Amino acid sequence: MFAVSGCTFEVLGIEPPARQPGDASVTQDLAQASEDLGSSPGDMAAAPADMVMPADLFGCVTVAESFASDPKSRWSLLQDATWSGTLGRVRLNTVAFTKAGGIFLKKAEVTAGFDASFRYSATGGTGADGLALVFAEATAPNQITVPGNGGGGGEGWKIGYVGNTGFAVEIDTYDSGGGDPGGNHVGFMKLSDGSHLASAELSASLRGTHLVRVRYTGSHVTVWIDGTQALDSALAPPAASPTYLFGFTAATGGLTDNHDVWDFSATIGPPGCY
Ligand SMILES: [Ca+2]
Repeated sequence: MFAVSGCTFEVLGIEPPARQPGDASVTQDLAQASEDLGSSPGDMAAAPADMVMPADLFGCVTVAESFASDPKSRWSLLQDATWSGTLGRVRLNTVAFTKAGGIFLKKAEVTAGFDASFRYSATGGTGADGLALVFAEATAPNQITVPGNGGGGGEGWKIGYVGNTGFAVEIDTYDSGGGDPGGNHVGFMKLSDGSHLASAELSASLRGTHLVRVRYTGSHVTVWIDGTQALDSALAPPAASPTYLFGFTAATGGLTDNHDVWDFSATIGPPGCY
């Protein structure tokens, strides 16, 4: 409903009425969303055609960032990450051994779930380790650790997020062993130890340039790569709706790639928001 690019904007939410997990309306929303991800919930679809439904009806927050303009007033760049005005992208790490970088929004959001999209590229090197959309339990970027930058090797598998608290959707381009299902997979990850809560090894290469969409409800995650569903899995929901910082991380090890992100947008809130 907004056409703003090159900057971050937010629609601050009107506090929604308290709804409990067992509330029938919540159950109905979830059921409809899982059956038809492409359409709005029934109560929104039933609105008169000339009525604009505010995005904040359910306490929703919308964030959009193209990275065409300098993002540093809105995002913190950590470790090896740089912004390129020429590229209109954030380069999370340079194409060199044992690099890691991250970029995080400076403002945290209470997050029951979200629907987010972004573009990325993993190019120019020999193919490792990957990048991730991260939502970390933190209230400021200086609470986030990005491991593996210049660490002398052995930490590329962490993709710049392991050791924090929260979750990530990773684009993993190298089989590091451990829990990796292969060297070309999408995973829903636990930040603290880098374990895969869900994953899918794909046949089409995740290197190159791709469009990613992630829909996370707290109890379910679906990931699309270039419009094709790549991962769809139920999850154990977190105990509460924590306050998360959104961002991206990436890393290299003994193999490399430039890892770039741009065209990020997200609607954050309960499933009625998206
Ligand atoms: Ca890996």
